[in-house]
Amino acid sequence: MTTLLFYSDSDDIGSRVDWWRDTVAEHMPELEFRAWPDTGDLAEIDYALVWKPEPGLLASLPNLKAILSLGAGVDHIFADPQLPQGVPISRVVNENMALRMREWVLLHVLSHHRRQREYNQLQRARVWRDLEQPHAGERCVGVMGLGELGGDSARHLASIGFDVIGWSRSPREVPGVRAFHGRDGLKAFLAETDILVSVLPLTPETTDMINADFLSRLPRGASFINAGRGQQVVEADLLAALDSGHISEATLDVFQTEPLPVTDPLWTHPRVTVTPHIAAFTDPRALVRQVVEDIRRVERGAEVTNPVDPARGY
Ligand code: NDP
Ligand code: OXD
Repeated sequence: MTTLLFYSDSDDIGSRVDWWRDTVAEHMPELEFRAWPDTGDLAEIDYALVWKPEPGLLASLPNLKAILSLGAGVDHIFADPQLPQGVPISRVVNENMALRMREWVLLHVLSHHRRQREYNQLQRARVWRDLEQPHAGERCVGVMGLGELGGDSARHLASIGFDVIGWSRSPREVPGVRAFHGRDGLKAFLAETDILVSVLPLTPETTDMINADFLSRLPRGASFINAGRGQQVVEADLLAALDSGHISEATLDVFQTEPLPVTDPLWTHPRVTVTPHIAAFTDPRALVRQVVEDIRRVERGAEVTNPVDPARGY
């Protein structure tokens, strides 16, 4: 009997545990699905499908063959100081996730580009006024992270006419996108960017990266959209840049602390849009095939579908 342990600290995912159980059972009826905390004998667990596993949980599974992330990001797994070494980790990669991220990115880039927040304010004041409006080709959108999600969003932004540039760790080619990479390429990338979109993974290199110095390298009046991770942003520096007018507007899906505390000034800042970490949700119908494929692969001695490199951290 092959056994999968399901663990999620997110109410959204956790409250749908029966949905996950049923969806997995449809595709792999022979798999025993155990939802934490009803783990049974920990030595019987072969696979762990997890979101923000409690520190030490994975280390307590002596026969674990692979860790399957419930998200595209894996920072929630690497945050565990007792993470067992040498156990393969697979993360979510699928068209459904890329599509959801693309929808969210395009929605907010277009909203910044077409000045929708200002039109909402004018409507509230019953003011009929048009605002200066460049066309998409006159607006440079800079996408940080050109992987599965950022690369897809960048390509689609280019397809609707934006001048799109991208930034990654190593050289990348994305159709319609002028690409920069590495620390050496960052200054030039930021200097050209009017609307900055981050879809970066959280790693030691990207933690607190978006700070006062970083923001000051953007042209005055640039705006910021973050779907990567909140811990990449020094939020006090972002608020200062918004207050000084250097950054005109920000749309944030991820935060240093989630859920965003009710007293946090980002909730009420007039030029900040908050969404509750929903840019791209993991749909079990899309993920389940990957989970089944990963288990089948490991059982026959092959590598998981989307292996994470612990040295890179993503
Ligand atoms: P990928 O691993 O496919 O892509 C990551 C990209 O970031 C790559 O282009 C990589 O460069 C680049 N990158 C990593 N580190 C650096 C660095 N130090 N400097 C410059 N570029 C860097 O990841 P995905 O696209 O699948 O996912 C990205 C992130 O999106 C996730 O880790 C997660 O944090 C976030 N996410 C957020 C969601 C939400 O709902 N808000 C939903 C899903 C994901 P290179 O190409 O050289 O490897
Ligand atoms: C993810 C996320 O990493 O939802 O998949 O943030």
